[in-house]
Amino acid sequence: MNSSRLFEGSFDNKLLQEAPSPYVRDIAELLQYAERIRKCFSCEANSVFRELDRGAITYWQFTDLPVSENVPPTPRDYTSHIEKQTYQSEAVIAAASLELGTLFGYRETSNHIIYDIYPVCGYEESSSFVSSKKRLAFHTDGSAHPLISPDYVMLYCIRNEPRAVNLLVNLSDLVGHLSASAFAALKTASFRHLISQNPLRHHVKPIFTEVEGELTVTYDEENVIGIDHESQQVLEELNGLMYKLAQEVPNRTDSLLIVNNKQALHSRTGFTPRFDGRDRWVKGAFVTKSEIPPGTLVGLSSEMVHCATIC
Ligand SMILES: O=C(O)CCC(=O)C(=O)O
Ligand SMILES: [Fe+2]
Repeated sequence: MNSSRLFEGSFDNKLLQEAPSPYVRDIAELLQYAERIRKCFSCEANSVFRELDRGAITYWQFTDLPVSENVPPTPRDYTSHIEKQTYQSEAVIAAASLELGTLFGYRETSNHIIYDIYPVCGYEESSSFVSSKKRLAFHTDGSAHPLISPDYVMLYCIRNEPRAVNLLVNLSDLVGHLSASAFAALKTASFRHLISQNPLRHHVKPIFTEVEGELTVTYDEENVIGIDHESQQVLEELNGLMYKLAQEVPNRTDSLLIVNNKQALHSRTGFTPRFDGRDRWVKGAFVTKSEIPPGTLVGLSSEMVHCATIC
């Protein structure tokens, strides 16, 4: 797996201790601070961001990030926000986001721009990101949203779980292995993408779409079905290929995985949680290249798509 240092050698990590909280209504202060942090990125890191931006690479993991904070025990229940003494990992996410676009979120995921991913007791077999024993399905985030899906997904691991890895599949690899008929079918509006369970709502649309001459993917293995037998068979071919082509990215404490959400699909393997405070914990965030106010929280399941600015 690719990895590289995010900060230049002379970076003083005391700077990260001053990070303002991202768990507030107005993230302007955080973003101002992130502008300072971003200036300390290494040349190597800047070229990674450029390569991500021009699509030459579709994901990258920065490792050994110079974060030195006391991470509280991983909770067992889903609480809206867990106090930490400092916001160093969040500061790294915010600074990296500025290289790629604008931070935004979905109201259904969190009330904040950065959300917490850890195994929740009672949800071990669920399909959501709080699952553990069950593998998280291959997906692109926000895949059913009628207007906005992230260009990039950021996953900062603050507590490692050696038995869980992320799985990544490049769209170009998929296309290279699909039959010509399946490739053509995936570009047709023959797939029902679930938007919400309650009320039951879905969008019928393609899985592969050309956007400004570039092929992009929006898919969720568990929430998309074919509208007929033929399109369902196409999905079976697609799903089988994803398993074959997936590359493993082990999570390491203090690593930041950035995924191009239009050019790659991701998932996470299953693992057995301990619920002893030492379970895996990842901070997630979404970035868009669209011109929206930073910190916008978008309603995922609303018909008219409420874009409520919180800053
Ligand atoms: O747990 C992970 O590593 C991935 C979580 C994820 O993909 C999500 O929350 O959408
Ligand atoms: Fe995801």
